[in-house]
Amino acid sequence: MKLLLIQPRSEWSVLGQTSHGKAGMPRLTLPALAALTPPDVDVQIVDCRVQAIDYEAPVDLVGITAMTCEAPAAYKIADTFRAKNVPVVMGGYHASFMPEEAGLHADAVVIGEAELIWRDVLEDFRSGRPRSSYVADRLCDLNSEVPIPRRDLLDRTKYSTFNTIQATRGCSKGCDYCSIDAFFGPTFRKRSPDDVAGEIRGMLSPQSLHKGRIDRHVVFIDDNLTLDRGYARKLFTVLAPLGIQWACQATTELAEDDELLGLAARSGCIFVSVGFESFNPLNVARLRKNWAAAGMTADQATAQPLEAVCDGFRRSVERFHKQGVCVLGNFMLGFDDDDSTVIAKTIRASFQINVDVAYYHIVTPLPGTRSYDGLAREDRITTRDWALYDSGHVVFSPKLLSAGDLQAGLWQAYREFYSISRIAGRVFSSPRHLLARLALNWSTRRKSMRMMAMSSHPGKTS
Ligand code: B12
Ligand code: SF4
Repeated sequence: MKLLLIQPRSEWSVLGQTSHGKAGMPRLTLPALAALTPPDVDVQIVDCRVQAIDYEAPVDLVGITAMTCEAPAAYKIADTFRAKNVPVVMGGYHASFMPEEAGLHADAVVIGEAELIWRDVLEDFRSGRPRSSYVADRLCDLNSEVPIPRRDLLDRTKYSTFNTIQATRGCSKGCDYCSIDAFFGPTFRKRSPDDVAGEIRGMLSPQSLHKGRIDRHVVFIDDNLTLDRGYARKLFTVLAPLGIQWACQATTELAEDDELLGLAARSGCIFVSVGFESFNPLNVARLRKNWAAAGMTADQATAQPLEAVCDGFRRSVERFHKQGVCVLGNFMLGFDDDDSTVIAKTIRASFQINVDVAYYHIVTPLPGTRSYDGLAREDRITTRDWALYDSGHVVFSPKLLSAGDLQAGLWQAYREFYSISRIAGRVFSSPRHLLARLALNWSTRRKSMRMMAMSSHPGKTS
């Protein structure tokens, strides 16, 4: 049996590519599926960001993953294969939340994690009796049911950062707009730290030599790596001897714990992507995270001025910097309590807290989330063109400002944060991982300029 696993590309996913056409980093989705596939199946992976699909090659089954913004591209691919009588199975976040819609383009839809059902799916297709849907009835055990992803099926030369790894799944913070909460519920599963270290050792083995050297940069794709501090402590302890440099996503809580942050830094942490999300005290109160960083309790949050939140976040960033860790700040624009003044203040505040890199996101009601359900109930969702659900487009009616002003706010934020003078001032203000900071600032400037150009000339893709 010949199986083709495909990750489509969304409209903007290629805009961040380097001049050599490399994508940023690989998702582990398809390498994970390939690892679950029995050895007698001939499996190939196509990441459409960096490879083209050969529709003429003989294939018995196609498996497609898609996050929401990739769904329209995924459906086109699926329709093309099915027109050639090649069966298609779809899974991942979008198909799991919109199984009926995905079912219009696929012979079978997998809802939830693949680990417990993928082998049955393949067996059913092999025997010519597939079901139209498969539902994972429980979450898998990360320590006994998840094999090491088949990274060997990806072309490492096509990515700027190849070594991605997952130590945990889920996050129990319960943010309204987050697909992780919607997909996994308030759960947090952890792999044995020794197994994680073992997998990293394998990634750094002589077989992984690239251009004569071993790439020692590792990115944890976990949604909130330090949610369980005791676990994080054990993990960082076993990472320390590996001599890697690593990055992860975490909340401001990591900055509140000096000992843990120090351990992270000593084990090679150089970049943390932090969801500050908003400086608006009303949002901080609602989001159920970042209170401590903002120097308040949930109850006090609403009574604080935006400037107090800004001061709290600045102190958080200072703590990261003191330990030599760079901060990639994430900021969301367009919550229901954000009016034009708040957006302007938020943009200014994001400059003032001294993050090394900033990503701005328009609040996006992804299907499956409470945020989607709420806005749908209020009839405020203005488009269901999923390609626009990439956090760069306004897809709903904001409450206190116009959609145009919100979109303009996003572009203003990127233009100002990534002006040449601001990049120079920021990057050269400290020798801390200077080259990495320069590269990330430059690539994000380039990507955001391309996004702006494309959004003013829709349809003018790469
Ligand atoms: C790495 C990553 C990226 C990378 C790479 C993106 C790329 N294009 O490849 C970067 C940083 C660039 C990125 C960007 C974005 N991302 Co992203 N990303 C991830 C992340 C952190 C890890 C993905 C991964 O490898 N997971 C590990 C694998 C093993 O898990 P999995 O994908 O869930 O797959 C399992 C199941 O879902 C299922 N399954 C999945 N597919 C299939 C297919 C079949 C056939 C079957 C049977 C089963 C199956 O089985 C798998 C094994 O259990 C996820 C969060 C997460 N935890 O998954 C977010 C995530 C996928 N991203 C998300 C989003 C929203 C984005 C952005 C739109 C906005 C943003 N926040 O930056 C952009 C869009 C980029 C673009 N235009 O392509 C959302 C998607 C939600 C949704 N409903 O669509 C997620 C879930 C994060 C979140 N907190 O909500 N992302
Ligand atoms: S803290 Fe991050 S990963 Fe956790 S629920 Fe909130 S947005 Fe999702």
